[in-house]
Amino acid sequence: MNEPWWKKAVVYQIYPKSFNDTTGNGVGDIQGIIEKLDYLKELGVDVLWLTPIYDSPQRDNGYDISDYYSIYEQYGSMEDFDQLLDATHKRGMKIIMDIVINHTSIEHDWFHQSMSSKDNPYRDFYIWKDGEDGKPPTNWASKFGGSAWRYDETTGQYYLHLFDVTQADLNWENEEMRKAVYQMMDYWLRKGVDGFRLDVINLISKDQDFPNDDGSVAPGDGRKFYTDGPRVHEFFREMNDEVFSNFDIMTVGEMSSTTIDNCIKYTNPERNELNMTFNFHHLKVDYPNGEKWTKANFDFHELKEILSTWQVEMHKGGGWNALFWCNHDQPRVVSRFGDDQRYHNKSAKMLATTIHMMKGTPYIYQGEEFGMTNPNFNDIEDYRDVESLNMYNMKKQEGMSDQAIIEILKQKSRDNSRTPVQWNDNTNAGFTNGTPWINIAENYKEVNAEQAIAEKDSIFYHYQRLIRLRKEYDVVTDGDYQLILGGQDDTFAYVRSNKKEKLLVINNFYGRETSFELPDTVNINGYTSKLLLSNYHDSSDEIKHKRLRPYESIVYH
Ligand code: TEU
Repeated sequence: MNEPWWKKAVVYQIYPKSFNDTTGNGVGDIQGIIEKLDYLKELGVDVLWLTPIYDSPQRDNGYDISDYYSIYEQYGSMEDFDQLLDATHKRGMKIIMDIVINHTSIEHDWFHQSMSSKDNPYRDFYIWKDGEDGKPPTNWASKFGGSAWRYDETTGQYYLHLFDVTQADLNWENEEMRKAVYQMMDYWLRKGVDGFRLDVINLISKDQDFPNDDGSVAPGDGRKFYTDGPRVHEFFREMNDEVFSNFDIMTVGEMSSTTIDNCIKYTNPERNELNMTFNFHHLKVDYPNGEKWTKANFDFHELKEILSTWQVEMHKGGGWNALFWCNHDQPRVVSRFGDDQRYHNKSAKMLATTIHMMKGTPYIYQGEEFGMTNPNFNDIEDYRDVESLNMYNMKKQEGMSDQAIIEILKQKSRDNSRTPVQWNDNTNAGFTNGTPWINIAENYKEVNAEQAIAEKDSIFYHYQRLIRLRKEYDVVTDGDYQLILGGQDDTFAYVRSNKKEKLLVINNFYGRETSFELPDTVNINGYTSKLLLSNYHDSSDEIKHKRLRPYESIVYH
């Protein structure tokens, strides 16, 4: 049977606002992406994922869409987009669009109509409820802080917004709304885009009883009433039937607080829902007791365990994982799980190897391929993200000091990954001739793409090699995954094996030496071993016992 193309693909995520500015207005644009296509081709990625480029008031950098059929002016025009699509296809790469259909901006025409009166035909495109004794309909909290409901005087009811108050949740119970969404998706696919990343797509089906949360997880949490909700699988099957099945595309669902069981169902091909899912459990290992807004070290054992469980269980159930460390909502991985100072090069490579040799489809977030770091912004004036600013205000009200809040933001803010791509060591890192919409990290003179291309030993070429290995060795795509040396405090090692071949992947996650001895359960007898990749020049061929140097990372075939 022919495997679908996306199983061997590597995806590169572009956050257009911070990618490359060609107009000098301080904001990246579509022409800026076109300019860098040869660079991306050189890296070897197959698919570009563009975060939302549609018209939007940009309260949440485009995740608040006001018109699905037009391009945000500062990014360019539909002609620019068509040119990008064409230029990407000519180079043998593909483009997937970010589709945000859990909510729209309140500036969307649907919402304007919906809020105007209770009997407007668009009223039920959104979720409106009466309050109770002057209080919101439920005690659910918005993911960006405060209540998830906003009172609107025009009709005297509340609308639901799981994210910002300007991001109103669509009502998936409404068939007309669903049809309008499918029609819009069809429009983009007919244009020739190669698939979708579906934003917080497992939140679209809400418990229609709208119960109050009992606070057992966190005060006024509410997640259990809309996460992987009652009709979500039904909606995906409908979407697949109406839209996806008519095209040769890939779909990846962003799943918030989901479960393995649900992700198996979402992605098992027999069920005709989606192709693969992002989940975030491995990126909560530095959220003590589930709390994001606190400074904390990461729990290495938990990280190994979570990634390994997802590797094994998803495979068993016939599902497919999206593999990633970074995106536009997460801090930079080399700052988070590596050492962005002393072992910048070695730890960035080690992290790349750890995730790229797993089973699934890997994603690289812009700048990750040459080791971009958190910017360590010291001043609240440097922060832009609505979530960070809300959190700042809330913690201030609770009496936390400025400096303490900044320390948390330096580690946790989504702005950590949103600073402009550092192309070279010129003014503004070559990102813009104007004033960048958000500051550039100070280390751009040392950490930049031009430098990475010039240096044989750079992180960039390590990513390039990892991408090539995936194309050369089928076992990277289809091999079983087995964690080994699970109890070790600093080593993340695993075996990938199919009927013909085995890979042994060994990573030291720390800046100190360590050693290991392969357990007898790893049968290497009868195999000839070959060193495929390392982040040291002189890693040895000996694989049974070994000392590992700081952040040493080795792949044997
Ligand atoms: O993010 C969904 C999501 O739940 C997060 O990763 C979110 O950033 C985190 O919970 C905040 O602590 C998606 C988009 O990736 C994000 O940029 C949007 O802000 C969000 O949906 C709303 O559309």
